[in-house]
This record gives sequence, C-alpha cells and structure tokens, in this order.
Amino acid sequence: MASYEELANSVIRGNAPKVIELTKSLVESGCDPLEIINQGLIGGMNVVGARFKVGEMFVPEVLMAARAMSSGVEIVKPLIAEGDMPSAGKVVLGTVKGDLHDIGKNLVAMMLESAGFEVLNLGVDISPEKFAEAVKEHQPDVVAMSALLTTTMLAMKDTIDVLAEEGLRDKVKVIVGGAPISEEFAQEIGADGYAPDAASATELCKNLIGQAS
Ligand code: B12
Repeated sequence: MASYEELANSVIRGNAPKVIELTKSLVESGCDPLEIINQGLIGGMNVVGARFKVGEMFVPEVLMAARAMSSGVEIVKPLIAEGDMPSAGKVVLGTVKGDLHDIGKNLVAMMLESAGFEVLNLGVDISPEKFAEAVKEHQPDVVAMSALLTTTMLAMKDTIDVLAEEGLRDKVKVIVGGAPISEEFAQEIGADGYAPDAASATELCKNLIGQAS
C-alpha cells in the first residue's frame, strides 16, 4: 500500500504523475483526506521549504514540487469540501501586493471551505485598493491576508489603512498569516488575528465571527 512518506518523497521530487497515483491509492484505501494533505502533501512541501532555505534546492525544483503538491491537493479537495454544511461566514482572501506566494494561502482557502466558509480567493499580488473593492462588493465577515516575504508584510498594514480610510475597517475582521508573520506583528498593525497554519486559521475565523454576532 502507498504510504504518506512515499507521497511526501514524490512531492519533494516534483513527480506530479506519481503524486497523483499515490494520492488516488491512499484515497481508495480509505485514508483520511486531511491526513493525506498534512502528512503526505504538506509534509513533502515542508522538506522542500527547508532545503530551499539552505540552498539544497532551487526555484525550478521548488516550483515543480509545488505543482506536484497541487495536483495531489486537487484530488483530495472535493472529498473535504463535500460536507453539505451551511455557510459559516464569508471570507475574502488574498496574497498582498508584491507577493506571488500562494501555496499556503490556497491551503487556508481549502481548509476554510472544508469548514463551511464561503471563500472569495482574490489571488496573488492584491493591492490594498483591490482588497477594499472586494470588501465593498462582497461584504465579507473576514478579510484574510497572506504574505511570505519580509518586504511585503508591510502591505498588510497599508491594506488595513486603506480599509480604514474607506470606512470599511469596522465592518470586517482582518486576519493575517504567512511564514514571516507573528502574533506581535498582527497586533502592531492593528489586525484582529493571526494564525500560524491553515487549520488554526479556520478556528480563528470561527472565533472572530462568533464574537461579532
Ligand atoms: C514555494 C516558494 C516560492 C515559489 C512560490 C510558488 C507559489 N505558487 O506560491 C517561488 C519559486 C515562485 C518563490 C519565489 C520567491 N521567493 Co519564495 N519561497 C517558497 C518556499 C520554498 C515555500 C513557501 C511555501 O509554499 N510553503 C508551504 C506553505 C504551506 O506554507 P506557508 O506559505 O507558510 O503557509 C502556511 C502558513 O504560513 C499559514 N498561512 C499562509 N498564509 C496565510 C494567511 C492567513 C490569513 C493565515 C491565517 C495563515 C496563513 O497557513 C499555511 C498552511 O499551513 C519558501 C520557504 C519557506 N520555508 O517558507 C520561500 C520563501 C518564502 N521565498 C523567499 C524568496 C526570497 C523568494 C523570492 C524573492 C526569490 C527570488 N529571489 O526571486 C521570490 C519572490 C517572488 C514574489 N514576488 O513573491 C524567501 C523569503 C525571505 C524573506 N524573509 O522575505 C523564503 C522564506 C525562502 C528563503 N528562506 O529564502 N518562492
């Protein structure tokens, strides 16, 4: 039988066909979709992150690994989002201006959807103005911003400032996340919350929406 370790290794090697084959095989043998994601797919991507950091892997390999991981996630996603749950709330989500990292953000989207949230995923490189427009148009409960670069994390503050200027800040809860973000930073820029990973992002949104009502 396929193992999570084998799946993680195929992500690390960027072997999408193998990732698809192993993910399908794990699903067929009745493994928990969330475990397949956390232990196999994210498990592999975590190793890729560590190797990239120390210069053992390079951008093209990282991209191949990310694509391989996504092809596995695509298979598992419908199984998680399947539950016929009423909407737990509406979340507008995006990666901030100047930042193109979207793997973690998309995981957050997926986890939120699986927990019954309606998610409007704006994409990457989203300017403060675009976030504000989306808030006006969709009137979400939560605005969620992702940043993976120390240079782009400040765009989170810019976005909060623009929301305030447009009179929208009090209408939504703002949450932030991404590898360089911390609880302290979130407080400093006036966000309502921070979560270190996709699973806790879901808890955070539930708590914040619970407080609001
Ligand atoms: C994959 C990757 C890329 C890919 C991105 C592909 C894609 N489609 O996303 C590519 C190759 C394109 C890339 C490019 C660059 N990258 Co890069 N990249 C990474 C890498 C290896 C992994 C990131 C990742 O996907 N992690 C896996 C996910 C699952 O984790 P995550 O994003 O942290 O998300 C989790 C949590 O943070 C949280 N979360 C995330 N978002 C949110 C949002 C909310 C609201 C909440 C609550 C939670 C939350 O939940 C997620 C799931 O649990 C990291 C290294 C690392 N260890 O992080 C470097 C890294 C982020 N990159 C880095 C750099 C420098 C760059 C480049 C500038 C490189 C270059 N010289 O060109 C460019 C910048 C491009 C740009 N303008 O954005 C640096 C940043 C350094 C810094 N401190 O600023 C890092 C840390 C690598 C390093 N150590 O040098 N990168």
